[in-house]
Amino acid sequence: MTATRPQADGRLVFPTNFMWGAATAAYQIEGSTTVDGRGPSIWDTFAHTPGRVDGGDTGDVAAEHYRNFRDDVALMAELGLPAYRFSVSWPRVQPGGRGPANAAGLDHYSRLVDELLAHSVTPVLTLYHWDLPQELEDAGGWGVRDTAARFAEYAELVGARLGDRVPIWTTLNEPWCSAFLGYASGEHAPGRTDPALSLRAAHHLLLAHGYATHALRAVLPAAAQVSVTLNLCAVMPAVTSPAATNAVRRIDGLGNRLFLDPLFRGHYPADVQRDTRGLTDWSFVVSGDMDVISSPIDMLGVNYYTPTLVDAGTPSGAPSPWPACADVRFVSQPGPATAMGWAIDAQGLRNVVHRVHEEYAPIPLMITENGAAFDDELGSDGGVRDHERISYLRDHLAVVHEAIESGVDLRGYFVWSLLDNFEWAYGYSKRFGIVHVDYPTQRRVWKDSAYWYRQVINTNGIDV
Ligand code: IFM
Repeated sequence: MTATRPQADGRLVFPTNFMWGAATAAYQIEGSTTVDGRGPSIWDTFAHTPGRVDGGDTGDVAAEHYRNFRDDVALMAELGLPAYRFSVSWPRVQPGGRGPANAAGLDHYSRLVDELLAHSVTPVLTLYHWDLPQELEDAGGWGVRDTAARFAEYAELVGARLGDRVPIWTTLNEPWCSAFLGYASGEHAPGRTDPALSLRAAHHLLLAHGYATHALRAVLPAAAQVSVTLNLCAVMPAVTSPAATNAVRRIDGLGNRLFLDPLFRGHYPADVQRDTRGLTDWSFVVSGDMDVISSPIDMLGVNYYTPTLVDAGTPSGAPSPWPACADVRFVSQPGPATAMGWAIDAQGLRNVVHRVHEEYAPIPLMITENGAAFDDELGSDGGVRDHERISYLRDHLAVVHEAIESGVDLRGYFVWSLLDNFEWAYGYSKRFGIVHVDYPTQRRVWKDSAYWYRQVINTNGIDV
């Protein structure tokens, strides 16, 4: 796989089989949360709890993709999108998180996959993008081992039904978020603030990934690829000092190595276990778990948005998504930032990709999410002039190109996101889409970035 050097006209051309795509997730776009037998998920409960989501927004309607998926697939085809990464809603398939499949739920995804294939769009499927069936949370959620076994059962149901048509499978999206935003800081569903529980949750999520990998292998055709997607941190010290270096080690430990080490080396990082001994004795890890978690996979998905700058600080006592790191201070990087307040720095992507490639991954990588929220406005001419987003995407794609050139086996890139959508605790206040969604009418309007991305796909390259 080779990428070509900048040409005289300043273009960076990607390898011929490079996979261009766009990503979404079920709860963020589907709406229709009570139809066709879907059960409630932790995000329904959380979003309907006053004070949890900005503006009291919920995913009840979202971008109405469940009802209008055929129009959205037609839009993808117009964009010339070769691949689409979406997630399956577990409570549509198993309304209570266990037992036989709800046929109507699986039928929906089967129709979606057929529609994609009919438009020559390759389906890339994620099994878990945070919408745990509420009944499983009531039984202990990711804090209990049984949830991992339930996840494998669900994976098998979806794999058996769609495996003949979906070539790329991702077990979990960003388990760091599920474990630590969900169970430590409480910013995400289920809104728990128990650091010890969050470490158990991280282990059970990894175990779920391992069990599901086995379950999928048993039902998928041999050529299907199984992966997991991590949101890896490009952690850097804010100052040069031993204390800042130590802060980097700890955040790198919890944000990166806590997931990469078990997946690719079959053990947890000793320093993270040591640092968190005051919270847990790690007895939730039982014999055989690490073999399951480190079962070979075919590809690693990497999501990257912004770098993480840290220093030593003073504990505030507020719930944090970083267990045993109350004395780590997160520092805002000066310079341009997105509407999320996230610093724009494509070098972070370079660090992450090279680090993973060099230290862990003899397997191929895929950028499964990258993108930016800006305060887009629908202009009086009916367009959305989102040039900051174009520049963000171009800079990050230049890094992807450079990584490929330097030998990283990086197979594809998925922009986050195809559509504006429900941005979790921020509700609809943040817009990540390359396509604008006018929520009152559900009208889709291509932003300038969508036209730009179509050109990128068309020419298999970017201008620099
Ligand atoms: O919207 C989310 C997505 O669901 C997971 N990754 C990060 C995105 C932007 O915050």
